[in-house]
Amino acid sequence: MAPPSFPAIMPPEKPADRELSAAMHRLYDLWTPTEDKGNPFHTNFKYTRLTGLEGVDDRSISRRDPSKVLRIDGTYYVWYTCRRTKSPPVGPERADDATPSTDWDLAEVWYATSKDGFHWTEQGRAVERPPQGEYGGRSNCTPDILVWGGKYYLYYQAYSKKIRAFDACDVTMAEADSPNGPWRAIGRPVVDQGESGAWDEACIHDPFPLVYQGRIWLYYKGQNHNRSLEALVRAQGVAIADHPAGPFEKPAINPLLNSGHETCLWPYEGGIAALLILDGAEKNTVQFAPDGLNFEMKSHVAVPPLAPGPFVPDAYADNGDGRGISWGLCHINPAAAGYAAHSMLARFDCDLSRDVDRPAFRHKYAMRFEPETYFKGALALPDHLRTETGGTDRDTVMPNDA
Ligand code: AAL
Repeated sequence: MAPPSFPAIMPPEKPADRELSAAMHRLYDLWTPTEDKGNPFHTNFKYTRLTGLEGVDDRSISRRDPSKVLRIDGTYYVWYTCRRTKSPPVGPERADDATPSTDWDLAEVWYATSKDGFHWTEQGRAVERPPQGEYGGRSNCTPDILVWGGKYYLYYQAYSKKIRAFDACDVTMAEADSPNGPWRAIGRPVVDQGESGAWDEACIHDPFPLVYQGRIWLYYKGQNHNRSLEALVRAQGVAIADHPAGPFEKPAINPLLNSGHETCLWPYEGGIAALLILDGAEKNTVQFAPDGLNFEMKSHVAVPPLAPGPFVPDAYADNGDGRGISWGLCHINPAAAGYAAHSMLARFDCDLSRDVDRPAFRHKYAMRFEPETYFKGALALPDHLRTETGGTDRDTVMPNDA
């Protein structure tokens, strides 16, 4: 007699009395039988336009790569890369022809405040960029914030020379007694590039400090000088210190993540969770490491925020009971992505928090887009196929035999 079919009501534990396919093993071993609805690491995202931080269309002003959001005495604070240049970026391959070369070239760390997370007031420059020729004199960008011992510490990428194709830089730090500054730059790297041949030999990007297990854990994106197929394309690691100025030690187990770009992280229960976007085999996933080091995929997500700077109320609490996140700021590239873009800040909302229940963020139909969003990048059809309705994207032409 044929065994009964797999039951409609999912057994809470993996059935041992029947053969399971690889997919059904994964549903129990890797995912959750109640799929996204019952998965605390799954969410959709909704985006809201901010006021007070509008750019201009000539790409001469760019705001991007926001820090974590802090709430201090009822006021929200955010720090970000601000580029204000007469002309738009020309691309790193033309760094010797014109400036700025990239969207974060000739930039400085600025900040803004808000009472509600939607309406912001730009307060201006946080860290004074040093004169050209001095350490960090070319550009300061991609900041993040640490609160430690009652003082404030900004970690950011420092460029002393023109920004070229490898986007090579290290991470430095500035400290202040108040979130409004004045900021005192330390004037040297605090997280150095890796040794020659290492996965992080060229770049220490996207510094993201948390307080965990009594120490400062500064997660970061590393890059190397290779562009060959064998080179590790994307990886993230951590550098750990007992003092904000270092020394920062990189555990031998680095790198910790094999994908992602501008990865944001937050304390979750007794471990650390991460949102991986854009690059690598495990892009567009939320992952969790019970020890802050060994991350496992917990969900796939759609259209995640670029360069997310979440509001993480317990980023520095280190109480072993991380509560998660429900909103933050991110950036959007209105005209294009990559080096020669310009960027604007936006707000994202989600439900990756143990303290809110936002059913709208769990429903699979939450991420629906207007037809024009789908057709914006339409194929460039050959004349004999072109119709009045078809949009055309000159970069993507149908094969002639279409
Ligand atoms: C961002 C970040 C880093 C890179 C550049 C500016 O998305 O990954 O900061 O250097 O792009």
